[in-house]
Amino acid sequence: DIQIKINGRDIVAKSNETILKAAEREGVFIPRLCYFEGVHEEGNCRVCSVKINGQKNLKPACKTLVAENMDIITDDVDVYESVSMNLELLSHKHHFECFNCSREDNCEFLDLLRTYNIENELTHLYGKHDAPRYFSDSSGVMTIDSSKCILCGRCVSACESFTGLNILNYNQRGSETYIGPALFHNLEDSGCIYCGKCIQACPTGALREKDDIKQLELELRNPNKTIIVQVAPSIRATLGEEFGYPIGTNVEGKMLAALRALGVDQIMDTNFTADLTILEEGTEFIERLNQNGPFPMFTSCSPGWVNYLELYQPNYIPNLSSCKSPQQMAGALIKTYYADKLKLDPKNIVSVSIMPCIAKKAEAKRPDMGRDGYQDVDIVLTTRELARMIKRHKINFRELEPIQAFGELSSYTGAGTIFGATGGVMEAALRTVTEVLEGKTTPIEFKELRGNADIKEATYMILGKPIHVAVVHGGKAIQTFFEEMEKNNKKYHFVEIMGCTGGCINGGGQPIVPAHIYEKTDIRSLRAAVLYDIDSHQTFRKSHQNTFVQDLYTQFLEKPNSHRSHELLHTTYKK
Ligand code: HC1
Ligand code: SF4
Repeated sequence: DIQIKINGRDIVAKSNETILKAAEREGVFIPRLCYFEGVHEEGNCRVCSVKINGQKNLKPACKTLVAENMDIITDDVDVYESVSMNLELLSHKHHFECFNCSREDNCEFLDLLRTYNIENELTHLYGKHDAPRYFSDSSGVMTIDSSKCILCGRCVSACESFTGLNILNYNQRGSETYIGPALFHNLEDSGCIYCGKCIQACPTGALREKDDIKQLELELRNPNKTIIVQVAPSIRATLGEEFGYPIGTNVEGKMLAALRALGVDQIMDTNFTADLTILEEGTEFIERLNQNGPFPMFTSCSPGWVNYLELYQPNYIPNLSSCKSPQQMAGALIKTYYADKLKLDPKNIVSVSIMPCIAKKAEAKRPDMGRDGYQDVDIVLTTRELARMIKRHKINFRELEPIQAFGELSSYTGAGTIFGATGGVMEAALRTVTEVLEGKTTPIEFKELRGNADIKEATYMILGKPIHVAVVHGGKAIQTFFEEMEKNNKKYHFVEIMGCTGGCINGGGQPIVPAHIYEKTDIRSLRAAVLYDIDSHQTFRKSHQNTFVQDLYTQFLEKPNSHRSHELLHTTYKK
């Protein structure tokens, strides 16, 4: 430990830490923009400049280590003017369209411009901007808009550190520099898996989901259309953050009330088809056990992971479960079984999903995800888009009276809920598979599979035989997993893989947590705890106990992996 002074206050600091770290621990505000601990620590924006008494130039707090008796000033006229100037220079590069920006409420850049009272002719001129502009939304998933980019580099580093894929880079040079897919590719040809980690790292709206709100607004006004919405397991655990609730608040009832207030006709729960997925996928696994493979069988519900496999591990395509994701199973049921029940032509149903994930937008567009010329899911909105829509409709979310789910496709067990957290799909599958195979009541909880370790492994005895399973999440860990599996010739029977670290609760479409909070908060655990808490309070916690799923088999699907199930609920993959 060493002694330093910050703004005249004596502070004990650690000898190898930065000024920023010491200051933030002590609650001293230092503005910061390009810094993202553990992800991007280059110190290129100079917004965190501080004065060190006795030294000539201001220093970036994020890169300068403390030293014994260092006397630091974080806020005097010199520092204030310097930070203001740096922000003003950055503002010259930025196209201010705050009125329709996805980050209108939580732009880290705008927040600083306000804090420092930055004013110049550019911040006044909406829509007028002649800086070089790279704009692409051709992927249909993600928008890259260089006119809002301040070249902080956080996205480039996030892609590198979370996925190991290095999709984004600085293109061109000098004043022409822009960030986009490396080597000037389009995103859809770049090897991007659409995990959205880069969006979550962006402090502005330069990287954002492709916004599909308008499409839904138009459909809501079409008298010939029935709007049926499904909500993914993890949305109820995160949506509240957009309305000021602490991270880790369950807002299921208000979420349903908000959807109703938006005017949708029917709401179903993706948790229901998560339960259905377990019956289909569990049965597929049991068939593979009987036929001796191919092993390992991989889960197929995370489209970021499916993209990864198709692009980077295509030899393992036969190992992937043939089950569609719960999103797509729900879409298929809505447009067939449910359309019949409601006596509706599927062409007049708009099937909407609320997902924590941008890759779901691409999944819904895959060619075999529909029939007779229509798609099973027509519009995918991220958690963030739903929140924006609620705000733009002036719905007072906090005052909403919570409502219960309604409709037969909305009942779920605890197993369907925990799909949204890493390890949840495997745990849900084992709850059913062990019980079906053993023919007696088996344990509910498989706690070894929970938590944030990148790769979790466990062996369970089923009918006297060891079953080896693993749970992997995040692009970087997926790469390590394959390397180690092949190098050590490891044998697994069943592996859950998710494209995002933490699983869907930390998906690329979830509310964005500013870097300075993200670094200091275990958001993955707080959000996952909501799902495990719901699970622990359910009467039924195993998917096969879902009576509505049982009815669906009796009335419509016949049995898991039946001919009709295969037609509607299973898919193939492309090399
Ligand atoms: Fe997920 Fe899934 S859990 S993929 O993580 O299997 O996106 O939440 O909806 O489809 O059910 C996401 C979440 C989600 C699917 C389910
Ligand atoms: Fe990289 Fe994921 Fe962003 Fe694609 S979506 S550029 S893989 S971080």
